[in-house]
Amino acid sequence: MGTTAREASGAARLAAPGEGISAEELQLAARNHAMPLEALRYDVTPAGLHYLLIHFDIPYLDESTHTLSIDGLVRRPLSVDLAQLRGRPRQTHRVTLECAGNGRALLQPRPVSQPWLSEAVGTAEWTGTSLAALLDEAGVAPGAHDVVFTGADHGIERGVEQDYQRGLPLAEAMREDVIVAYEMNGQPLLPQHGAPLRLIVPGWYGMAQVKWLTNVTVLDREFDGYQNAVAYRLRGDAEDPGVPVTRMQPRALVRPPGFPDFMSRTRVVKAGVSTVEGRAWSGFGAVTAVEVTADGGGSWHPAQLGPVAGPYAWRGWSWRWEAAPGRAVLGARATDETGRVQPVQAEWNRGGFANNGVQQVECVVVD
Ligand SMILES: Nc1nc2c(c(=O)[nH]1)N[C@H]1C(S)=C(S)[C@@H](COP(=O)(O)O)O[C@H]1N2
Ligand SMILES: [Mo]
Repeated sequence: MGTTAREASGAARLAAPGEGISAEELQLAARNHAMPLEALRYDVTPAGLHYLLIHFDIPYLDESTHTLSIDGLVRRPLSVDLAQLRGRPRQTHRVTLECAGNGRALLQPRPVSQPWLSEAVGTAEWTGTSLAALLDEAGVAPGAHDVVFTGADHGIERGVEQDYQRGLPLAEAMREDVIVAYEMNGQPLLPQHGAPLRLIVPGWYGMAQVKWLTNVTVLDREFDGYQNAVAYRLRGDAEDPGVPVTRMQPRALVRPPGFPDFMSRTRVVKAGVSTVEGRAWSGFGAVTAVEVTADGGGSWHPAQLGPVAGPYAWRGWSWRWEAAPGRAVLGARATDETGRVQPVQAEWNRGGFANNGVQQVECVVVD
C-alpha cells in the first residue's frame, strides 16, 4: 500500500442524512462488542462483559517465547520475556477504560466507523509491572520526547498499512501508575484483551492502551504515525489538523431499570419509588457530583455518590426515583474534581470522538 500516514485523509466518511448503519459497520460492531449496560452492576467488570475494540485481527502470540523489547533512544536496549516481567515488582490498578469513539453512532452527522452507542466501557483490575522502571533500566537518553508502543497486530486503515502503534509523551510514559500488564481481574490476559502483554495508561481513552505489546521505543521527536497524527484527533473538519485525543471526559451511565423490550430495548418500570443506579468516571480526576434526570434533561436531581474506588475507576451513584405512570427518559451527568461537567449534548467533531453527551434511557412507567 503506497499511502503514508502523512498523505492519508484526515477523517472517516460522514454518513448522508438518514443513511443507515451499513453491513461494514455491522461487521465492525459484531467483532467489537460493547459492555451490556446491566453489567454496570459490577464494581469490576467480569472480563467477558468488558467492551472490546480491535482494529485489525487478534494476533496469535506464544507467551513462552514472547519478548518485550525496550529500544530506540536508550543506553542499554532490553529484551525481557514473560517470566522476567512476572518476576519484577507487581502493581494492580482498578482502571475504567472507555473507547474514544464511544457515542459516535449517536452523532449527527455520523462519522462512519465503529458505530458505538454509549456502552464502550468497562472496569478491570490490571496487574503488571512498572513501565518507568523498565525505561529506567534501559536508560532513557537525553533528548527523548515520545515513547512509541507497538502491537503485534497489523492491517490497513484508510489506505495506510501499519502495525498498531501509539506514541505517548515521555512524561506520561514515566508516570508511576503506567504498567505493562499481564493479568486482567487476576487471570492471564485473554487473547482479545492483549495476551500476553498490554500497556495500561490510567485515565486515557482506550486507543492508548496498546495490546499485544512487542516494542517500547523511545523517540527524539513527536511520533507521527497514523494512530497519533491521523486517526485520534479532535477536528472540526477533514482539513483541520486538530488536537490529540488524550484523557477520558467525564461521563455517567444509568443502569437501565425494570425490564427491556426485545427490539427497542425500551424499559418497562413499575410506578412508585425505586432506586436508579449507575456509574460515573473521568480521566481527569475523581467524580465529585452526579445529577440525574427522568424527563430527558428537563429537571436535574443530585445523586448520592458511592465510595471512591481509586483514582482511575468509575464511581457508583444512586438516586431515589418516584416514578409516575407514563413515559420517562432517564439520564445522568457527571462533574469531576477539575470542574469539568458532562454536557447534555457534546460538541460534534469530525472523527466522532469523546462524545460524552447525556445518555437517554427510554422508559414506560406502568401501574
Ligand atoms: N495493538 C492494539 N492495541 C489496541 C487496539 C488495537 O486495535 N490494537 N485498540 C485500542 C482501542 S481503540 C481500544 S478502545 C482499546 C480497547 O481495549 P479492550 O479491547 O481491552 O477493551 O484497546 C486499544 N489497544
Ligand atoms: Mo477505541
